Amino acid sequence: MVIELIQEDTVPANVSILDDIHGMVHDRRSIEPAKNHLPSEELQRYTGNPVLRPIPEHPWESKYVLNAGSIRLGRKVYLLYRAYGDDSISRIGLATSNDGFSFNERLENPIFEPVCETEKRGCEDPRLALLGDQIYMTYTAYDGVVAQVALASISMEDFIAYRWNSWQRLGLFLPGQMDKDAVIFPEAFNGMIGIIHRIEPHIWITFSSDLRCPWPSKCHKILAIPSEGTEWDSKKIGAGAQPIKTKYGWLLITHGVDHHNVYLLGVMVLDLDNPSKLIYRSPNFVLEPTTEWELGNNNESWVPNVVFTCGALPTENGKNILESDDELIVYYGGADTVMNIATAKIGDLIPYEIRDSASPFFAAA
Ligand code: BMA
Repeated sequence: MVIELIQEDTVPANVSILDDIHGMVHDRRSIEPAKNHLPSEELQRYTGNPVLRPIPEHPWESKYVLNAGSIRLGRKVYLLYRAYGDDSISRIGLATSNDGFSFNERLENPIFEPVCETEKRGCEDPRLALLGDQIYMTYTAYDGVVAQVALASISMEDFIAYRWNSWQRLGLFLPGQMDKDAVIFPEAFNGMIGIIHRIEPHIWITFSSDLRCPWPSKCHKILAIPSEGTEWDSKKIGAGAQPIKTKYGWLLITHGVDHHNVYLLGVMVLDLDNPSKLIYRSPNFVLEPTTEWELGNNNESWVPNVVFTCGALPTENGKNILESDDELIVYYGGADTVMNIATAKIGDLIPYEIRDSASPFFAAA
């Protein structure tokens, strides 16, 4: 009720009862470290935005293209984007690039589309991880009522050869559970595979010795919960891009939703060896909808006030672990209608004090 009143703007911004509601759900101090006030610097928009638009001549991607997962294989960047067409069903399309910014190849047909009842209204929001020589994709299976996390995989060899019949469906992650925003860590932790997911409104983390579905229903832990009050991330939060390995920890570009349903991007850093440990959460957002294609204030747009990411990649090829001066390209959907790009240096996203405290010298001291 309080949330509804806030949406109608009939309650002053600083409402303490909201904090009480969240307090009843969880004692946040047991979940997260005290919020620090070290801000991240904002992402910089690419001047060539939008980088992908719908193609009216392709019925399956005629209306909106959004929320792409990304992977680099060899010298090529692959964007797997959610496409929404004439029949109002989401499928996954492919665009490729040599530099990560200009996408000069786009396939005529989708590379992954609904085949069963649980995903009959769409396969949405793909996110990718390479484990060994196998590419794993999490996506949202939507049947028109329930949105669930599903997994699929394909070998790198079949992927590069565009053998889309080789996709294997692993099934639903937690069958029957409303769940979204799942990302897989690209390496195991003492033999355990890690997945971050979002059962509303929190971000959860879980580990299992096998990457299979259904995933065990035990051993799930809340990693982060929405902020208190009326902040940019106080309605719900979720993982965005796949975890990026940096010298300072696993970098997550997340999304936060406020009580006006504005979607913004933020930053979290998780401990490298024990990613259940949140070591940084940006108090601020690093990207908010401000441009025409994010505010969605034209006739072609779908959902207003949205920036939403499912993928990010280092600009430079071939580095296993990123450092302060390395640049990250963040691929994000604008107003659920087009694909955009923004960039930042790792050192701009992770404040100096956090980087410093993660350094081996500091740890030894
Ligand atoms: C989320 C997902 C995303 C979408 C976002 C904003 O729940 O459905 O695909 O971009 O909402 O509408």
